[in-house]
Amino acid sequence: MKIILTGGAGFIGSALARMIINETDHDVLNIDKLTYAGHLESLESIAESDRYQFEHVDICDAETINRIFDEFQPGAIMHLAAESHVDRSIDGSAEFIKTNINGTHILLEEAKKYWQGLENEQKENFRFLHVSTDEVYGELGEDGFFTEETPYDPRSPYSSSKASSDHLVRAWHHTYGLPTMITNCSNNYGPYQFPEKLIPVVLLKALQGKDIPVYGTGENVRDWLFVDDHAKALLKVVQDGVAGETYNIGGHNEKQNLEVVHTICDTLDELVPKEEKYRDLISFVTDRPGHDFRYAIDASKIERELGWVPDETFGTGIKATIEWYLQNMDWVEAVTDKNYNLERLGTKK
Ligand code: NAD
Ligand code: TDX
Repeated sequence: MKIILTGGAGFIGSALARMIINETDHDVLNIDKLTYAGHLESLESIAESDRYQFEHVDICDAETINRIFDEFQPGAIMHLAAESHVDRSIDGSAEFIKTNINGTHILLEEAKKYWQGLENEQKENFRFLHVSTDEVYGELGEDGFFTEETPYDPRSPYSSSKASSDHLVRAWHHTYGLPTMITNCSNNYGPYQFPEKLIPVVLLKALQGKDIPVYGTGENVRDWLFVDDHAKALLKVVQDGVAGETYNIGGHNEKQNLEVVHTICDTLDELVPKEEKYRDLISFVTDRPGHDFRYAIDASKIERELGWVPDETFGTGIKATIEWYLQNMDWVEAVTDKNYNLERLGTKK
């Protein structure tokens, strides 16, 4: 298959690009604007493959997207490009609206024009996979899980922009017949995650001997999914998923934030021991505005219909992640250089 991948220089997109090149026969054309979160350093291991191409493009640039569809003639598009950080969406929502909503709209329009020109099997088999988040469903209390039928109730600028894009994707299927699919997944973690999200922030602050910021009481719950498990699920969906369907993807790894922070601190005590315990650096800070309490995914549909289950437990995945960061501090320095110094985000009114 020939696949257009958007956002392939980001955290999940680069894991997916590496997996497509290393573990399948598909060709991939990566479209990425290279924002603060997109880095070609994450793709060095596949950059020379003759099945991999890169175009430095903003998904809001309709003319260039049109040219790329015409020239590359894809069998599928996997759309991951987005502004992805909740805290940044609190400080400023404009880029979220532009990329997540307008950008998705432009991709849908250009994909529709291209798809309408296809014939027979090519037309029938074409897929537009939109990668979205469980945050569109809102928050859960102590019990329950998000299913594909859970009503939308997004509560942050980020999640409402993703919910808007999901609605557009469904509308293009319903109205024009474009063979779209949506996946909604829980919190990813693993190698190459930009150090603004909880796990790399905690790890790097701890290694620097600085305060580890835990928002509120640290009791909020997230359902952690190892990034390569997510990439495998996305490949299953693009290859075997049914047009018009939604698939929830989750790792069955619900943890309170404080538990995650403790695990990182205790692993560092083993791997990089210091006189003081890393847990002593934990600092409870003002809560995130509108902080969703709990997310948890019911992933039984994708297991039942496509045979996907995650390989990693949180225990194995977090150890591999911490070891990767310890061995790849040059990557951390390259992607954060003049870009971000781990300051607190998401508090601007
Ligand atoms: P990321 O922030 O690491 O990467 C986003 C990528 O998109 C970057 O390479 C960036 O340069 C690119 N990009 C941003 N704006 C663009 C534009 N206008 N045109 C072209 N490229 C642009 O994000 P991620 O964590 O890899 O997330 C990927 C997707 O998965 C997003 O759609 C996100 O909403 C979704 N998602 C992420 C998680 C998670 O835990 N990280 C969970 C659920 C869903
Ligand atoms: O320094 C921190 N301290 C802290 O306590 C940071 C960065 C976060 N937190 C808390 C807030 C959340 O409860 O940790 C939890 C996880 O926070 P993030 O890593 O920012 O992720 P979250 O807001 O849950 O959103 C993530 O999962 C869903 C991704 O960023 C989204 O792109 C995805 O859609």
